[in-house]
Amino acid sequence: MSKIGTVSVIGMGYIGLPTCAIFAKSGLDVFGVDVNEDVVAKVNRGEIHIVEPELDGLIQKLVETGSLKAFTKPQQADAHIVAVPTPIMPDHSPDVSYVMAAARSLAPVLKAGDLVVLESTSPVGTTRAMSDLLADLRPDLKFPHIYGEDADVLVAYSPERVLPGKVLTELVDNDRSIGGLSKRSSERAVALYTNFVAGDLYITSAESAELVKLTENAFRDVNIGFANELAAVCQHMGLNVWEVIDLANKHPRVNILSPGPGVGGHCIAVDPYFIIDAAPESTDIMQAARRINSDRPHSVVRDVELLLDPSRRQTIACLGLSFKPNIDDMRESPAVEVVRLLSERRDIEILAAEPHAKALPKSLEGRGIVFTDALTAIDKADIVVLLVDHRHFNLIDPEALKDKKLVDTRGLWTWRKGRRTDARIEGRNSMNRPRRRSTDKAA
Ligand code: SAJ
Repeated sequence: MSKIGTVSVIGMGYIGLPTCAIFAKSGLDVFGVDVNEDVVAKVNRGEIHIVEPELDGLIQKLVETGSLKAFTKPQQADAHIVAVPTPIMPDHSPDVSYVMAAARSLAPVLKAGDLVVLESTSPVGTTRAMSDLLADLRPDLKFPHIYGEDADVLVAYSPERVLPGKVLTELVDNDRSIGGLSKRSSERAVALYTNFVAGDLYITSAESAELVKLTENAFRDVNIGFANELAAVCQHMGLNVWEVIDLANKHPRVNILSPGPGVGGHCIAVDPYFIIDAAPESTDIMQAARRINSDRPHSVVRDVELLLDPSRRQTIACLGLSFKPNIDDMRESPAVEVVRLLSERRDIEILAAEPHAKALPKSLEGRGIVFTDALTAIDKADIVVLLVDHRHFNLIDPEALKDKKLVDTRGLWTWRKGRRTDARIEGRNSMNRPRRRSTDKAA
């Protein structure tokens, strides 16, 4: 088979744009495609529209050298990657319309020998459905879900599994699963990703690869749901959940994640629904985890209410609005939801601080919430609610919190800061035992 020299990436978002960059860096000619004209114009100027460490400098260099060009319509290429959003509908069913729209726009430029890879997180069966749509639109070409090894267009599924904030390194280092609709499709996709992936590439079916991606995020959601359930148990028993988890994690085969104000972002809080929607009768644990994690903002509000003094109007400082630490992304953030729920009360003043943002997100505007810096908020507050464990908040002098009532949803001040259970009594063989990592918490 001929060498893959040109790649087109449809969708230049949080995954598509870094993927363009990494392919171009590995020596291929890359065409980035997006329906958003502003995004295309920006990329062609060497600028970026997302926040991701080191990506801006890289894009600028690649555009200057001509190895990356952006377009509003798919271009002819040896390989086409579809990396568009797959959101959920209000009833929690998956919306694959962007994948199908991408396939429709791609169909006219496809030619025999091309490879099409779906990367978007997708419900099981989407790759096959996409191939089916392409076959309808291009009856002159043979597709692998019908013609198997005799197909002349190759189709595969290969999900990304990178962590926002570490995308450029994780794209290269992480292992990948590759699910071709035929053996040749998988082999061609392996040839494509070998251009930059240093991790291992594992071949499986398209459907298994689709479920693997969903399983990874559903597993994390269930683990966090377990931690949040434990938090409720410990509160009921008057115990410290952080200490209980910290000590349980000293067991060599236990690794419980951290409780918090809920699960945010566009992956972990969404992907389990793709499995639940397909198998509602067989997903009790996943459904329970979703319920527990979605209810967390309400339990944080209940914790705040327990500290309120009904005799006077009080000021609440809410620290952190992003969906996880050390980033600016506030989309689907449980911290934003906590502040929104609190702002429904008329008897309190709310000060919100987010060191990575310049203003409140739109959803919190017009609700009487004052946006300020963390120290000012703490100074004026009766109750301080820590919602995100930003490094920034770890540097706050404990003196500033001395007379404040605290709701520390991340255990940053009340546990992690110097109160870990490291008062070990060395066992006889402890010198020989490898020290295991007890925490693999929010990155
Ligand atoms: N969270 C907790 N407790 C924890 C860990 C996380 O409450 O112990 C919360 C975070 O605060 C955040 C949410 O969960 O609100 C999700 O954050 P995350 O860091 O766990 O994950 P994401 O959404 O940034 O990225 C995930 C990753 N998936 C897994 O770790 C299995 C990433 O590798 C995927 O590529 C990404 O989803 C994706 O695109 O699917």
